[in-house]
Amino acid sequence: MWARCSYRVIAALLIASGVACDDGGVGAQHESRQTVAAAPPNVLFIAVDDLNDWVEPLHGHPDVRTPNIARLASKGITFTNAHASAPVCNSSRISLMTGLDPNTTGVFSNKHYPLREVLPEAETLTRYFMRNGYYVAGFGKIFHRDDNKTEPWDEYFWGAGRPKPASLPGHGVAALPEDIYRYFDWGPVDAPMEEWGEHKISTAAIDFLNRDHDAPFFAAVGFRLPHLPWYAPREFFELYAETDIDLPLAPAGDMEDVPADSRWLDDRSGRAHALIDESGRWHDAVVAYLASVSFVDSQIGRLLDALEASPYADDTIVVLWSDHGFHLGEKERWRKFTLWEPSTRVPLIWSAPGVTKPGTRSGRPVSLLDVYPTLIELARLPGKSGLDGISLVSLMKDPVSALSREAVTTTDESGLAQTVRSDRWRYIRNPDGGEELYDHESDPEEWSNLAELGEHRTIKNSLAKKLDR
Ligand SMILES: [Ca+2]
Repeated sequence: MWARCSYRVIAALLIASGVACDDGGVGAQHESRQTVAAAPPNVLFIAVDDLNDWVEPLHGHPDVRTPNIARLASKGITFTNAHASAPVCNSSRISLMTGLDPNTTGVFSNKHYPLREVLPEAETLTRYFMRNGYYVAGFGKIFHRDDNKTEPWDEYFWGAGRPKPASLPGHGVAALPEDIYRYFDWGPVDAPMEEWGEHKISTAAIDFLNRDHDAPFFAAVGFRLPHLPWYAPREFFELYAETDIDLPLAPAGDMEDVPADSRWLDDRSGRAHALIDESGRWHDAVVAYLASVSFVDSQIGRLLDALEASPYADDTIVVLWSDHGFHLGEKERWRKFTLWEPSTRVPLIWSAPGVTKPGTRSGRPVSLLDVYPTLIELARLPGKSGLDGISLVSLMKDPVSALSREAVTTTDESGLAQTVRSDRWRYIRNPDGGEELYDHESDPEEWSNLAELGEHRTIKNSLAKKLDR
């Protein structure tokens, strides 16, 4: 059981004596306040699985249609250089939800699971808000797999459901051996909207937003698409039917200057690329991913509509994030797991009433590790020591402020495959010591590995130091 104190009790105590709720529950002396703070803001925390930068605010794909994610961005701030601390679901989500880097958690892959076996003492973001008087509700995929069922919630809704095409495979699996990935399939589906998990999740969250709440709430809403398989309502495939869709650029020979151990890092997805390309299905796969993204965007739109029509519209922080990026042929790769830009870069968009300014953008490197401390500061909760990220509130107020550090991403079973992204550069150090260095000013696609060039030794060494722990 978690020590809890209701918001109403906190408010009464604040008014009476300047006492706030802390670890010891009601009555613990925390700090004196001269004035009574305004009611804490609510939080709408939206997670999307495997969503890369193919959203309108990040311009990751010229044809993608995400008008609702664009609407959220127009109300607040988009971090255009945001990266996951790990390019794989379990370690990324554990890292974001504990506020701890993979090098602190020791969780580098989906094999280090479940959460409570590997990190029995960790205080997750949701537990922290619960302990501080918030009503915490979960909808869909927030943690990896069964961690959603074992972590505490005041209420939780799983919302399963992904209708399949009438005949299987939809379009993809026929070309791909199962050992690459058994869910590598896609196709339009004709099924009632009520059968889709994404619709069930957003509907349950909308019902929640339509209720009267007497405590501040933290509503975590996690969509499972565009994780494979890319089955989506037919209307979202048709959205792209008239468009001449651009495929990702993958020039021949790009991989020749990549060290062998980096190519090895995700060998399966390298084989997937050859098979998809040879089968002539690359275009269809890209459309299926775009359709899945637009379907999720439509559900995010329903959520934003409900929030805007609710009494909580002016007092709710909204944050949208994805657990990592996704390759669709860039660097001859599919899915995630790599340390290149398509795999590490994520949408990270915030609207915080009274803090963010409409339509701002920041290109400073930031990490999903920063979500936990940022939410603490925005909600004006007591600071928490030991978190590995930093609050982004100063960047929200001044998007080009001097606040500058690098975003590190770690993977591999050992944690020995790492990359660091600065304003301009990406440096990668592979488990066998192989290095890559890319200059995003002249090479945003990361085609030319500069690590062997002596003229870049100084910048390379300074970035390598960021990975020494
Ligand atoms: Ca290359």
